[in-house]
Amino acid sequence: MTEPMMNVLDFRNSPLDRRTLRTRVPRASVDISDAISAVGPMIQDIRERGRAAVLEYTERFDHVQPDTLRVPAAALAAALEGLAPAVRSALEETITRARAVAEADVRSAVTTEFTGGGTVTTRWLPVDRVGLYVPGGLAVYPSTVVMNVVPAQAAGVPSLAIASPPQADGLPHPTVLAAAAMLGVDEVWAMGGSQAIAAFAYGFDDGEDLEPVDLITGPGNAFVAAAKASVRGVVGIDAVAGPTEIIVLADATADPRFVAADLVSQAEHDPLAASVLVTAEASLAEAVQDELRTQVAATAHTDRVRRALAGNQSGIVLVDDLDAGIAVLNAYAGEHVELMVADPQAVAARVTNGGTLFLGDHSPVALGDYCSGSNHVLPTLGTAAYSSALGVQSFLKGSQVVDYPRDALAAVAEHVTVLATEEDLPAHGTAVTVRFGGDV
Ligand code: HSO
Ligand code: ZN
Repeated sequence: MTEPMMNVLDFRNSPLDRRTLRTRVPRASVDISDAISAVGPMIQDIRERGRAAVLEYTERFDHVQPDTLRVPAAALAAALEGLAPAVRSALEETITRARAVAEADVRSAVTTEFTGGGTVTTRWLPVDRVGLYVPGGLAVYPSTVVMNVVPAQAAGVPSLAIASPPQADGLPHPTVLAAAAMLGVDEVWAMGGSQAIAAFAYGFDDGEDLEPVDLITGPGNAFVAAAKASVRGVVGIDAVAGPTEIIVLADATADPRFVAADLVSQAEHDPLAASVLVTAEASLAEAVQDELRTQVAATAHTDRVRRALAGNQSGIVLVDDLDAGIAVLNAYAGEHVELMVADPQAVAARVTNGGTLFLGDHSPVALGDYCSGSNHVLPTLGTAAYSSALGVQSFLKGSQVVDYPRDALAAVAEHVTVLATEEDLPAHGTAVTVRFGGDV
């Protein structure tokens, strides 16, 4: 018998409670504690020595010594000039669709009025300054420039900086630069890894000026994740991201070629990526294993893909029926959830945890990665159970404005004093009664 490409886990006749499912469904286990220990001293060093320290780490990790860390305007213009027309028009379409979705998502202020004309308005204001991280590593990610910048711009963020690791010429990848230029972002830094995150958090002014940011967003490897976790609190972060993951729920109507292609496509990112298939159809599982044999051999990054699919973070989960499959999906809270089933809309209504849901045969994750209009910076490692894709709301902060005239305060004064007394905080009560002639 030929070796299966993915491990098979038999959940048939098994309990479907959340605790059991959470421990049994395969998932990348990411321990960034070593990375946090490793980046701690570097972050401190960058905080103290600024740009000089960033340059030293850039030489050590990226093996280049850029003349300037800030990418010159001429280099951005040249990258845009040199962009292949087909790539330019593909990025334009990506931008147009992402912008349409983001702009439709902008929240407006809401005012609630009470007796006596008292109002509470919840308003949504953009974060003042944001640092967007665009990874290098095994691939180049101009699409990630779009996914970060577009919602930030739609939210109205007035100051945006991008950081991306320098290549041998001391500049980030030219397509990353061109994407930034297309979006009108002129502040781009040739910095990668934990250096970039520390520099965003603390800024520097030795030789070049980098203003610290309020919020850092964007994906990255374990060191980037560790650095983000370490500076959280000094600045806001979107998430501590883990390796990418896809979970596909498929029934007998699914085409095994499509299922296999989508499992391979996310495995292509990283040997640590997780590809999971959930099905009640043992024959579909077999057909997918067969397809994988062909497709993995034919794909460009065979070794990476094979390791990701064969790893313990990936697998084919056999379940009793569709209901059990949905229970697995909800317990997993996957970054990308594909529903290759007879009635994907009906199933989607029952899937309550998932970063983005992709319905039917013609909505593959690869579409969402590039050109659906949805955002591809998504919650990983089960965090979709309580958090969202990067979007306009990631770049907004809500603040409430309370405006009560005298009559409105009078209407609730008694309640305030009663609660203040109950909490043994009588000065709170006095702060209200004094306004109506009471003693202090
Ligand atoms: N699938 C990745 C995003 C990406 N794919 C960028 C291709 N380029 C994480 O959602
Ligand atoms: Zn992808």
